[in-house]
Amino acid sequence: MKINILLIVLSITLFSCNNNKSPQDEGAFPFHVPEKKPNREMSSAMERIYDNYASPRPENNELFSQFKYTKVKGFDYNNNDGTISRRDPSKTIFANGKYYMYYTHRHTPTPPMGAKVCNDTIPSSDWDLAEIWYATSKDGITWEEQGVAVPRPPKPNIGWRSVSTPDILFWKGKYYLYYQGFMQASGTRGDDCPVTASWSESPDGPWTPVNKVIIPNGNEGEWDQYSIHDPYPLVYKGKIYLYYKSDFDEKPHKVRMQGLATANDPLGPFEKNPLNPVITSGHETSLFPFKSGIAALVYKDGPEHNTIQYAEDGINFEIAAISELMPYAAAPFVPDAFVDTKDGRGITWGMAHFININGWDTFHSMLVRFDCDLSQDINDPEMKQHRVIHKPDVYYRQGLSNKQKSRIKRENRKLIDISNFN
Ligand code: AAL
Repeated sequence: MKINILLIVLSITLFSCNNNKSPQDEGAFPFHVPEKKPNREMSSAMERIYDNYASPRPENNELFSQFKYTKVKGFDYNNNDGTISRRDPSKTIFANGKYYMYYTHRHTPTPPMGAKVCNDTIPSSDWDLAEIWYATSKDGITWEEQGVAVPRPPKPNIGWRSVSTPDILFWKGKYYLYYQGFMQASGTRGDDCPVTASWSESPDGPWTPVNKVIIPNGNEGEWDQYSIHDPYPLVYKGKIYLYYKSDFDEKPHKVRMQGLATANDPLGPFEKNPLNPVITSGHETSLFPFKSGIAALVYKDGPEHNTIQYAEDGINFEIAAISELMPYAAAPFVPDAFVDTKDGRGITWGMAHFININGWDTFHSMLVRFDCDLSQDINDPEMKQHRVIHKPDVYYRQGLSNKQKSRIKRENRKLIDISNFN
């Protein structure tokens, strides 16, 4: 008994001595980076790489990846004259032995001309006067365009001006397309629209529009009062988790954040999460089940752009990795998007878009394939390289504006004048 008491006292003493060690006593951080968080006092940056990320080394972080791009075949763009645009693809699904993808398709006599000039045939924006088309593929690279899935309905039905930015859900044997339903030309007040839907027994249609608002705009003064964009459904915790984006605040620039609405039925009622917005950055919504939570690709806008984020509960997202050259309007192939998985396997590829291919006066967008390793089932070291090597001309294209050059010239002149004066 006495021995046990003595041993306990001794180990407490040793522990407390060890604990009282100052950083200097502990010696320098070791040469080989411990994979597990070491028991030593560390700076906040060192604490962070152990507390916030799956590994202190990006190559060992399953939610870090580079992104590689492949030109896809099968789509004509009228010599890039701006009259045909394809953009904002849906998640890719696999059915009937092939891949399916749905997207915004615009084919107008002119490129977009702005809200002041637009009319019934001249589009205001790249996604104005659009329809939802679809294409199929055996390899995700060569696509066969199948034509229209959801046309613009006649006035005054929801989406009569334009239907765009679709995403797809498979639920209890039926397919649902959610999409933005414009009732005015985009840009009239803003990019204002609600989300509506169509459903089908087959991924090839025919699609039946529900002709009602599925995700309504928020009330006046609320963050999502004007726009419900980029509907993105997943099946999670036995419900439909539909993520979406809204543009708000608007001055001096729009703020774009992501919200979440959940429902037990694909046609609602959807309940917006009281913690909305749930992601503070990004643009189009791009998410996938990962392990027991939900991961998100967050790019383009906001203080946390160029990150891959993760929410254990699908609601409270944390930064899981930082990346670059991320796909815009990323719509991954998510094999377990609709199976209410408890162990999301992750993603390895999907579709995205490039916008404004060759200038504002012929504005149009193009679909592209991206590949990555955000999967528990592959290990592709090339996707885990820390940096993307850009050629100098990529930097030179990101050049100074004339306004910036004048400011620099003025500052330089000021310095010269001061030095001449002294
Ligand atoms: C896209 C999406 C929505 C917007 C517009 C078309 O990137 O965010 O669909 O309305 O831009």
